[in-house]
Amino acid sequence: MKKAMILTALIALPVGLSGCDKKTEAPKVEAPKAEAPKAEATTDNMSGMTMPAGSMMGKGSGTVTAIDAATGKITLDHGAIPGVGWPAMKMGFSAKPELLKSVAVGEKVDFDVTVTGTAGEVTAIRKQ
Ligand SMILES: [Cu+2]
Repeated sequence: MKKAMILTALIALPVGLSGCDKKTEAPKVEAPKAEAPKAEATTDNMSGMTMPAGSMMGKGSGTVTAIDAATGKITLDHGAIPGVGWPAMKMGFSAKPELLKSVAVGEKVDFDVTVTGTAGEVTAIRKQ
């Protein structure tokens, strides 16, 4: 009886732990790195990309209409971005501080954007 119970506990424990690990780690800790291999293995059309499933990359151009260093936002009045299926619009993007410093309001720019859901992050930007 005792042996059987210990065996059951030993078998059940690792399974329970691995289930917890996936739930707690995947969304928070290094999600892009952790999910990249899965995306490569299961999809053909995104095999060259190293980002979480659901993200898209595109290139756009437009005019800087606002920069908010405090919140890490840049507002761009941009043309259509076919890479992510967006029409022309004026909208805010998140961007790293060094990117926000590299351009000024009123400048025409070309930029790279990564879109996850409806949120966009400018990952590169340069004056035209
Ligand atoms: Cu937009």
